[in-house]
Amino acid sequence: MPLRLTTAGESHGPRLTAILEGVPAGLTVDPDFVAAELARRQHGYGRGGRMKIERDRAIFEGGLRGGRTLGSPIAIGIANADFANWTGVMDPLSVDPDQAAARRLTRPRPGHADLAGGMKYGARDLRDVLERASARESAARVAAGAVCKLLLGACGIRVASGVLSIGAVADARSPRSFAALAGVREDSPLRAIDAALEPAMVAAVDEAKGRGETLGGSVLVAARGVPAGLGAYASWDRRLDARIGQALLSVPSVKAVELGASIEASRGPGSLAHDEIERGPDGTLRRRTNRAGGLEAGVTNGEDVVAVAYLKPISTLARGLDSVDLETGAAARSAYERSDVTAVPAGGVIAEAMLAFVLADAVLEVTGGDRLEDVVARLAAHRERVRRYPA
Ligand code: EPS
Repeated sequence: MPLRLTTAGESHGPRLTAILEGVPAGLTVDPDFVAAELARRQHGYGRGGRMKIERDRAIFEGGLRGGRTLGSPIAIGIANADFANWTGVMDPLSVDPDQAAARRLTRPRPGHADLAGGMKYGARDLRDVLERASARESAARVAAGAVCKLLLGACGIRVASGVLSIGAVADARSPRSFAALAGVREDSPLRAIDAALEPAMVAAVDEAKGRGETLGGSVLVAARGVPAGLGAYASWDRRLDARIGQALLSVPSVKAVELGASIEASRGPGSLAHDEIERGPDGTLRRRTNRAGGLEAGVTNGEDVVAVAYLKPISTLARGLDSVDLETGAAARSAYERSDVTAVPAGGVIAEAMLAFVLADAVLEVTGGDRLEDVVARLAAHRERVRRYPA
């Protein structure tokens, strides 16, 4: 698995950092595209005050020269504008004890990492946990994912997403396909696949906000142009379905992932679960349906890769939840400063970044290659072999 991604940084610390290793040399990185991806992650009806403070911008710090990758690790920084308000609390080397005490968090939020993380690291101030567990970290992944998308784009592979549901307002009409994502408007309030549902979704967010509540939902994320034969069936940890599952489950709030129409398939007979094989007009082998979401036994089968990720509601509720104050030991409501009512549209953008990372990794496994031109040429040869199979 040739690509590696590491991120670092706390939500209210000075900056986030992503290091993406394994990208071949010769890829042109368009900073406007990366900026647009970061802006997409910040967008969405129901985001909180933090998104008014930040204007996320990628600062390229390594691995590029003159806008082209060098083959060396790519380092991307994203400054936290809010750090200016938190220097006394979050400076990496010296904090002001009074300011840090004023921002101390001792009432863990059910659903967040607070309590489990405190138990793990022995933190007396749960801020030590929440600062890294915050979904702010996902900005770094979206920046790195944008580079992966550019690599995939050079290979003829596109990744997209859209919102299927917010709370109980669910899209039962739209097909779960890459094609269904063509209608998603990035400037719409919630990036819904079915625009007709947006008013009801917006109303659900308003209603939840009025009650101090939060909302989850689901997103469809898909890729087109993925050749058959990526991934592996031979070893559990190289199976691409498992790697996509892990990547999507790592997106903050995601608690379930479905590949293709597998929940429906699990309830019916085999004859309604699988994608029958036929010859297309050009003689190539193809499928009549795509219930498997483009993946069979951990290997892509040439159909679009299709997944649905389900997000739980954000765990910072204005109304709070029952908790215990770790300082006093007494029952208390969970802490609240500010939060989003929902971040499901952003969840789709982050899911795209993670899917792009896994697919780019899988492409590089098949092609190898230190240079982009080799990757592109070898993938084209791979596609041709697959097209002519079994000849
Ligand atoms: C986020 C930044 C955070 C939250 C949100 C996502 O900023 P702050 O904590 O300063 O309000 O808005 O994080 C969460 C919802 C969470 O539970 O961690 C961001 O940049 O996306």
